[in-house]
Amino acid sequence: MRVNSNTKARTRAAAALTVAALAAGATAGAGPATAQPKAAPAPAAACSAAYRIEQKLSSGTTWRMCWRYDGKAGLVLENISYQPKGEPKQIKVLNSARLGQIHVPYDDGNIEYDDLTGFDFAQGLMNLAPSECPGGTIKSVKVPDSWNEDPNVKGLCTTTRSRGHAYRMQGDTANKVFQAEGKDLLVYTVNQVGWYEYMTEWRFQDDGAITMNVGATGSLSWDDYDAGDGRGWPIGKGASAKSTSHSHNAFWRLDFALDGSTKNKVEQYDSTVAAPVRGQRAPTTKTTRTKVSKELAGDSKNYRWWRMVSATGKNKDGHARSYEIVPGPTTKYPGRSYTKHDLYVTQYNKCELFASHNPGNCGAGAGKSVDKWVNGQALTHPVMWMNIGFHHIARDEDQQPMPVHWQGFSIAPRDVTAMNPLTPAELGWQNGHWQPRG
Ligand SMILES: [Cu+2]
Repeated sequence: MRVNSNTKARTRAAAALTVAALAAGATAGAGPATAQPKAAPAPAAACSAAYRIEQKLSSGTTWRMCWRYDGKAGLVLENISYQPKGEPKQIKVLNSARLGQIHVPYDDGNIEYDDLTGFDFAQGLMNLAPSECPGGTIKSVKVPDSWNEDPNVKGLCTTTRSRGHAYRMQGDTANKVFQAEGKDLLVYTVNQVGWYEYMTEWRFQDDGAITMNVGATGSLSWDDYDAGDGRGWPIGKGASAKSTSHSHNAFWRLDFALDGSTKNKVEQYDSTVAAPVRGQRAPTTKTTRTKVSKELAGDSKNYRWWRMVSATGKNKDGHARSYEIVPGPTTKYPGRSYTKHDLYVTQYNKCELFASHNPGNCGAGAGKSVDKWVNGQALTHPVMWMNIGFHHIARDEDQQPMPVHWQGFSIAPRDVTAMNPLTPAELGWQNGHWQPRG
């Protein structure tokens, strides 16, 4: 068992709180995340000011959302909308975005953790020092049913970060270059579970994409240095201590509401490449669309991708708005029924909240994991579950602290706007089959 947590978490929390409290006066209101010029009144959000996150990035894109803190899932982001420059209204993307589970089975079969529902992920919310949230704001989070005397944790950072190159294009003259750096709104928490600390990052990009990652850091599990059966890796001098290999299978649960409607449509695309036939100079590629009208347990495959399509919204070119699913690197764990597939799409059910060990009583025979909920229902309100796995074979460099290992994925806009949302004004006319002017 990972025994440390309570005392260790409490001690650390108390120390970090003091630091945060001392520095709070000096940093409050200083960062770009709080320096919002009040322009036109924003439409009423579904949450009070303390639970609202609104960030206009320097490139002109605004992200808006509400946050709350769940006693098991931790940070939950709701009512998420995107408004690039030039769009008169905010475009709703998601009703709700949250983790759905972190499942950690050890290779020797001795132990298996369901960190969110069984091992107090949400209780382990850590206080953040101001230096962990440069240029941003650290919000105070009240942890439900907290074990601590003070349930409030300075645990939610919202700030902005550079993403590196957004685009580059040579202009008509040698010294004219169109280029820009991408900017992200970053929202994150740190949750300690046993010896591990999980960073849950949500990046809201100025190009409309959302990238979600879980990073594991902290320490290798002190209690799992006993792999004597060839299922670990020697850590420290010689081979006396072996850290047991294990997997981190992370799940995200996304409830889309594109353009404010939950009646989104799921599509799967596959392409096949064929050798050239007579008369063709090169191989040919044929892409086909499959409408996914019933609940799905989907597997990633070469040339396969999925998208969530808006039921109502179109961009200025008349194309249906959608978000494409962009999975990150994964090692799929075949050991449990709920980790056997990369993507699950289920019909919305307010009781179905965790991909495994779902604590709610969803009715007789409903099952406790996401794979059981894929049972042929028609999708009129699809909920997407992404499973990204990481097989962790420890290495000497994992001490000390353990470098963060990340796992996650993105959703990227496809036809949400008629052009690149970051297009400079001078190039705004170059939409469609454009021709050089003059
Ligand atoms: Cu690990």
